[in-house]
Amino acid sequence: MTDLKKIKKEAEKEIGSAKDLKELQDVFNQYLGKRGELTQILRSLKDMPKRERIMFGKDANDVKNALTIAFDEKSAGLKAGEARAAEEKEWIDVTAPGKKIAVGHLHPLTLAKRKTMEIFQSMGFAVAEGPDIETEWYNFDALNIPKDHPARDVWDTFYLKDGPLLRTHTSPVQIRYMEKNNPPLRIIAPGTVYRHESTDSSHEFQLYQVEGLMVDKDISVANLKAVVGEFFRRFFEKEVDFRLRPDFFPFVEPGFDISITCLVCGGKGCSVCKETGWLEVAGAGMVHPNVFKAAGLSPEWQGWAFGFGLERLAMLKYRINDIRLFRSSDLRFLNQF
Ligand code: FA5
Repeated sequence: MTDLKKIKKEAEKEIGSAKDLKELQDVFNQYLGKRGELTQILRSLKDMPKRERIMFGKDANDVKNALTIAFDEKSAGLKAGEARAAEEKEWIDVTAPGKKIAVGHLHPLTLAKRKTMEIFQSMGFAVAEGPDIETEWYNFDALNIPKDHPARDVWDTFYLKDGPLLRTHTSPVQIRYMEKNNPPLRIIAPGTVYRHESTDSSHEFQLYQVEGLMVDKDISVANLKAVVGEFFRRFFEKEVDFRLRPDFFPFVEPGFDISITCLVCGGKGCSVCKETGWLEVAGAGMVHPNVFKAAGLSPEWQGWAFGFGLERLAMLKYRINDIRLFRSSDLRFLNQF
């Protein structure tokens, strides 16, 4: 009887102090498991004389029932506590502000290129392409720049081994396109060009150009001015002053350079416009008859062509004061677009 009381007291104490279900299970095993202390006592009942068995058996079973109830209650309490803890751990605050996801965006030159293509396409121009690695024929000869012509020096060229070169402008696409397509035609040809030049705030050795070509029966400089003016209006989303001044390119006659009032300084003069208030953005002119001939067309056709520097346009649109920023990979610059 003393053993029973002792067992009950100790078991109740241990049940009370079990911190989690595992500890409680251990206590259960210690007393009521297969080899538990109380289980052993209950098993020994059968060897007792009948009278004692009846008396002692009742008390032993009472202790067993009391402990079983204490176990169940403690177990229920611990389970509820654990469920509450898990709930608290997994609690989601639906009102908390979300994490900001970094979203990629387009490079300013890509934006400028897409905008340019969109504007010219809406004016009926097709988009043509040509290879970055060109032959001397397409880059020079077919454009009325024969081998020893001094104009070849205007473009410092990267020559590759055994003849080919990195195109110095997008004008070769004029020839390639006219070889395959008969006039009337209108195209633009955006692409990368390469020049063996030292760099400064408005010069790069790798740049984008956008070639334009319009060929028909009765095409004049007035058409060129009208198309270019419309392009500027839509590209810069405002009226901008631009001017055509005589310039020389062997593949056009007459030839011009096209400049815009510097939008970076508002025409006052800055490092981008070299203090002149104007920035040259394109070469242009009426297609030379020799160019038609080289492309296998009759020199009777008329047409104009231009070659824009896309970086220069983007610099004016976004007010960027150094062309070298475009390819600097500087995220502080790029994240502004
Ligand atoms: C040409 O490349 C001629 N092919 C353009 C042309 C096409 C004339 C059709 C007539 C008819 P130019 O070398 O000037 O021309 O370059 C044209 C434009 O490219 C320049 O006005 C300028 O905007 C840009 N550009 C030229 N060189 C650089 C450079 N190093 N860095 C940045 N932009 C440049």
